[in-house]
Amino acid sequence: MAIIITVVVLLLIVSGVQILKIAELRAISQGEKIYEVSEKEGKSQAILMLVFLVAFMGFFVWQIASWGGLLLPVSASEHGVGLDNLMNVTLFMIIPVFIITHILLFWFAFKYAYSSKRKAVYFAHSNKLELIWTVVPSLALTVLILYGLSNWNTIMKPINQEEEHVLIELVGQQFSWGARYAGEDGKLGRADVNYIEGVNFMGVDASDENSNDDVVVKGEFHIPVNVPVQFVMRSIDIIHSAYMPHFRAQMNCVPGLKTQFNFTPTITTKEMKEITQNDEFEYVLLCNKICGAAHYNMQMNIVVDSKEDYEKWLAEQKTFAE
Ligand SMILES: [Cu+2]
Repeated sequence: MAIIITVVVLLLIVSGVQILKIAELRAISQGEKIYEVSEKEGKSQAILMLVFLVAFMGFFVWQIASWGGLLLPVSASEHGVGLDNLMNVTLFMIIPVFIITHILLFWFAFKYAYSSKRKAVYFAHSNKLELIWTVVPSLALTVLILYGLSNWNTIMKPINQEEEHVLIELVGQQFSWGARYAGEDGKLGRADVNYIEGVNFMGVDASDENSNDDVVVKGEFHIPVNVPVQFVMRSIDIIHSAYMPHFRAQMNCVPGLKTQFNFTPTITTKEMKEITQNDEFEYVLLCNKICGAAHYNMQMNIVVDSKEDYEKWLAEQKTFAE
């Protein structure tokens, strides 16, 4: 059936081309100038260019108006503020360029539509123009790249291990997340896929004494506000990506490899509910690597607590040994 349909479509295309060819030959034999654009045709095309410009710009404004409200709320992490500024500066630079170049593009197409009274100027080269449109974008890009690099260095700066911080391991698997706290010793016990069995879905090695006080949780994990959190990421099957949009954080989780990311949360869940005026607001950890049929639902809630509430919550959790 597929072969028959393909052949029929091909034959239709071939006969269409042949019919067009015959129509052309007929017009030429009757003395029509089919390859010449008349002044009237040029004018109507030029007006269509203007209509398109207005519709295109209208669509651009409409998109911002109707979907702008879906943007993420204010950054809930320290480094995220810098990242948002970088985004805003980039948009501030490129949106005016986008608008101006498109207005010029379509306006010129309209203004200089074909006219038999006008002849095009032959203009081959100008060093001055070449210089301007090479140097100006280069400078703009240099500013953006240097600004981006300085942000990158702030974001990727390792945590000072002497300072107070929380160490959490995130483990992705089709299609859920698990989180493991280092516990009082501040050390994550060894883990390996070979130890995965029953409730030990993260494959924690029970023979490593660092594992005993580790706390493993599913469904939801808590972090304290204003304390740096060091994440170590793993995957036990295929590549996932730990994405925490409200904290402007993302890192791939790769099987057989440990990756890391750290950030300092600055707004508690309770405060964010007030900021967004949404009682149902929850921070989430999502998977941002299409990893299979239920990828869309691979998520875990994150609760940012005051330090006291966080410590209370952690004390209520069972350790790995328990
Ligand atoms: Cu995934």
